[in-house]
Amino acid sequence: MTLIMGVLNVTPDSFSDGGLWLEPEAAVEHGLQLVAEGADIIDVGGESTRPGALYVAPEEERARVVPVIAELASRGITVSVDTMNAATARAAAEAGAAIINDVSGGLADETMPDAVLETGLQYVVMHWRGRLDAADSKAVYEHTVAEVRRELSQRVTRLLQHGIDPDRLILDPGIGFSKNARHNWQVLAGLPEIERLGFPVLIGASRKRFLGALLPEGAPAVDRDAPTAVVSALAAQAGAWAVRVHDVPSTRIAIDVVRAWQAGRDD
Ligand code: PMM
Repeated sequence: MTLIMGVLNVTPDSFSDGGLWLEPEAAVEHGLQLVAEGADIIDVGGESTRPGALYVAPEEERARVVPVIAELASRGITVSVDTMNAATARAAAEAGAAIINDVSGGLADETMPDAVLETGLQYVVMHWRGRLDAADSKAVYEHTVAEVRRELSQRVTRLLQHGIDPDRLILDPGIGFSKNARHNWQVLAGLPEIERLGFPVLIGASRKRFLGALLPEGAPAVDRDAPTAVVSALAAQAGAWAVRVHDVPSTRIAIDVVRAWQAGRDD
């Protein structure tokens, strides 16, 4: 059944929970809470990817994430590191991370494929068209799902040519990254087409703006947890490998409902 990746942003500026977990002790505690709530993987990030977010020096990023990863991994928790930076990925691997979650799909740091190869970790390849700008000028598609699929496939080809084991790869269509609300829904509805590339697929829709658009104007970010949980259920139904979410309990119950529903069908 679909795994739950709980978001642990160790940053002062992430759009929905920024600044809450900047101290390592508080971050570790929050990570443990996410696990207690039913997360299977904890995704630790030290640099926000939202449009207009402040640039974080790689040294600062490492200083934020490494102690948190080390502590969670030492407790037997599966940890992923949300980074575009190969040096951070290597440091995270040494600290015990199991997965490198790179929203740039290897495009931001050309040495990332070497880090993936040498660490032997699993690697999340997300669909990305460059750093987000406010205008999101790269959110232009003629056939959204086909283009996302083709660009992901190109990244995969490059990684395989580099010698990376295909069993290490996980794909992510990059909800909200160079995609407007319509594109996001097209990608979600087209999930089976992305899955047809033959790799596990991760979906990160949690609290994103296109979900807020379904709510009354001015609704706070936490109100996006209900629509996020519905997306988690539908993604699970469509065979997603994992969903990356901020609020674990609501997605836990959503996925448990899908599991029970499917068990009813197989009875
Ligand atoms: N989204 C964000 C950050 N990291 N990683 C993956 N694999 N997929 C995503 O969709 C994704 C990600 C941005 O959200 P945040 O600022 O709430 O972490």
